[in-house]
Amino acid sequence: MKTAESQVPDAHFSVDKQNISLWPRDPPPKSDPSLVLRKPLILRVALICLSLVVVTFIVLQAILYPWLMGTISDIKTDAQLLKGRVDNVSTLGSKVEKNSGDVQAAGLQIQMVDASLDRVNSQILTLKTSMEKATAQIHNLTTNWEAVGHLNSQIPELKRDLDKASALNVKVRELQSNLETISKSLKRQNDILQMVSQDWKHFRGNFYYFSHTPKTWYSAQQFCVSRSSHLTSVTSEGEQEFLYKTASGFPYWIGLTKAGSEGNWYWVDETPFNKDRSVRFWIPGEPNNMGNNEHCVNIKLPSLLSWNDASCDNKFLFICKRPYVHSEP
Ligand SMILES: [Ca+2]
Repeated sequence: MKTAESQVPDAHFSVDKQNISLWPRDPPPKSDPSLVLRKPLILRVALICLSLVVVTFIVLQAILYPWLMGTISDIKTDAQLLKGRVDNVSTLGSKVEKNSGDVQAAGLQIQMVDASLDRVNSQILTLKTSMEKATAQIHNLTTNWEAVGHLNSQIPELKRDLDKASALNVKVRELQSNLETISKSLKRQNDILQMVSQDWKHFRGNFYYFSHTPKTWYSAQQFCVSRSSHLTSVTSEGEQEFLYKTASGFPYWIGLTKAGSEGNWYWVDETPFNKDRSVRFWIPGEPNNMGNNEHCVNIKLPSLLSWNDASCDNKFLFICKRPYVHSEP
């Protein structure tokens, strides 16, 4: 082998030398018969090796093809599975988007529910406060009810006391009425005493003033008017008796006159004059209208028959009469 390899560079060297014309050509090399025989062997070996390689390849292909096909099939299956999963993922994505909208809507509803819950909580607090107040009021009512029950137990006793109070009230009213009567009586007594202290005399509800100074009939009437009275009238035997006894036989002007009238007697205090009932009070023979000038009357004698007509200008003592009028305290 080394020989062949060493000859090859020489050939190349010879070629290079042929290109260079300055150098003489070498004689052609002698061919080696063993080397010629070795070339087909190498080819055979190479072919055998190639065949082995091909066979091996085919064998391997026959062995590996099913496996590869199985692997490919598995890959396809996996790819289909992946595709299915991708589809599922896409479907899930759309569902997620849809669910996202639903979640947002649910979020809004949750917010609304939260707001409603806040309001409900506020109402619950208000109700709780109201409940506490109501509880306090119920407690107060219970307490008051117990007090009412206690008072109810006292009602019979109170009723007895009330009956007693009613009876006492009746007695009090009676006493009050009596007190008022006594008060009026006292007031009357006081008025009488006051009038008596002023020289007035009291008789059957009237006051009488017996003057100490003689006056004409007109002046006497004016004096009486100035004392809220008039010259006295006489309407009963009792009054007549009271007057003539008090006069003690002295002549006193009374309020009977016909002055200013057409001969008719009348009482100056406007008491109606009863001519028939008054006949019994005249002195027999009176009134005689002596000198046609006797127009006023006086009590002249200490008797029921005591009246005499006289001249109004004469001056006599006189009697004023004032009805008793109860004055309010
Ligand atoms: Ca006379």
